[in-house]
Amino acid sequence: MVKVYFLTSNYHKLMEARKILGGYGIEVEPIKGEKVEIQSPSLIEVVKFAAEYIKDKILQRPLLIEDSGLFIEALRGFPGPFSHYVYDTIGLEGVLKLLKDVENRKAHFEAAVACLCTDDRVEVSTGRVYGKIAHMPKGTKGFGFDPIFVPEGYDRTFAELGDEVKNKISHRAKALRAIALRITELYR
Ligand code: ITT
Repeated sequence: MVKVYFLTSNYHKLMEARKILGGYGIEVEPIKGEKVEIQSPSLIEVVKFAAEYIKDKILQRPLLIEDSGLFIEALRGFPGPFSHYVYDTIGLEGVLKLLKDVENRKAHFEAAVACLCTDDRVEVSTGRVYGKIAHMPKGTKGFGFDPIFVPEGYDRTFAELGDEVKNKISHRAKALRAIALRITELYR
């Protein structure tokens, strides 16, 4: 079994990564360390910088670093890379307030994953899931903005749909599946 290390402080991300990568026979071990997040509208740039920064500080390989966010069309992509901060400050209710009386509810989640390989090369993959912002929070599963995000093709939020559906169609699932194929090529 191939083992990868995942630099994250988010327990839910870890659990999702375990389920998704487990399907490829890849075991995921969390690792503690500093994830330096530059201010950039590009999640790819954020994870690339974080990977370069940590290169000489954490030596375990392959090492995964993920950055993700919710991009709301009517708010020109806000909160995007600032999703964690916005969640901790104005929260779901604050975001819903910003969208009060706004008809365009289109949004997407995006994830970028950097994989720091044995030779210190950085492989990056991304994934998106499109959908819309609900009018009120619903559901108790998942984390973050899951209670207000309704993925395309469904009429329930990620927090109502739960892991099984989310891990098939989510931004994280798409980004991690692409990395899983690369890891399988490199480490088997
Ligand atoms: P690490 O940086 O330690 O990995 P984090 O939670 O700080 O954990 P990010 O900086 O990537 O992760 O912040 C992304 C935020 O976007 C996250 O805290 C949620 O609020 C939101 N988010 C990302 N993916 C999500 C998902 O699948 N479901 C719900 N909200 C999500």
